[in-house]
Parts: sequence; structure tokens; C-alpha cells
Amino acid sequence: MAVERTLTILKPDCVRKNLIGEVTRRIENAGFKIVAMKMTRLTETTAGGFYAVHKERPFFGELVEFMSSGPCVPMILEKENAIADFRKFIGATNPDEAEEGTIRADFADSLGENIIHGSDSVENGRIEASYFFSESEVVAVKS
Ligand code: FUP
Repeated sequence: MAVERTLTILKPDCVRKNLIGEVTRRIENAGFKIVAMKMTRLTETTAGGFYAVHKERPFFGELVEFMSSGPCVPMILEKENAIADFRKFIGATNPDEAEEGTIRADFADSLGENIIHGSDSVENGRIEASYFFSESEVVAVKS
């Protein structure tokens, strides 16, 4: 299987609930290598840009408001089959539908505030990673 990269964001609810450490520990224990990481705060404009694909959807306004409501922690993660494995690890978008033991099942309150993001394809992962990180901020990590 190919080594892939995925872009995750520990969303503002994750930060507010003091879950950065717990979620990061689980990410590392699941075998994902963190190759870039920072804390930042999106503005309504940058949050809207990140989720531009959803701009015609009825939930877009709330999504932008939530994603810019406080600091978040984006990371680039590397692992074999990272895209699919990470989506499985975080669980379904709606925490009510997320499998037991996943991040969203364990920690998310609602569909709108669901703790964590994970890229849905290698190509989108690349685009999303470049939204937060320059090349010089991505490090080579030995396994
Ligand atoms: P995901 O790929 O799991 O992050 O889910 P989507 O790209 O479909 O949605 C992005 C974010 O929009 C979700 F994390 C939460 C929000 N959303 C809603 O608030 N309502 C919806 O019906 C769908 C998504």
C-alpha cells in the first residue's frame, strides 16, 4: 500500500474541550506520523475558503461561524493508506452514525461540531495541506 498524507484539523470544539492531547495521542497510537502541526485561528474568510465546496449548502454559514469561533490545530499526517484509514479512525461525519471507539463517536456533540476533520482524497489532502502549511513547515519523520 502506498504511503499517503492526509490533512486533519482538531476543530475549535476539540480545543475548547481540552482534547488536543487525548486526540493527538490516539492519532499517534493509531500509527499516523505527524509531519506538520500548528495552532491557528481561521477567520470567516479563510474558513469559508477551506469549505468553499459547501458554499451553497444550508449549513455553510453555521459551519464558517463554528470553524472561526476559536483556535484549531491543523496537522499533516503520514501513513500507508492514510486517507481511508484516517476517515475510518475519526468515524462518520454525524457522530450519531459514527462507529464505537472512533474520535467522533467518543467526543463529538453534533453533526455541526464534530471535533475533527480528515481529507477525503489524496488530491484534496494535498490542496488542504497547502491551505495551512508551506513546504518548509513539513518535516521528514523517520518511522
Ligand atoms: P467530512 O468529510 O466528514 O468532514 O464531512 P463533509 O465534508 O460532508 O462536511 C464538512 C463539515 O460540514 C462537517 F464536518 C460538519 C458540517 N456539516 C454540517 O454541519 N451539516 C451537514 O449536513 C453536513 C456537514
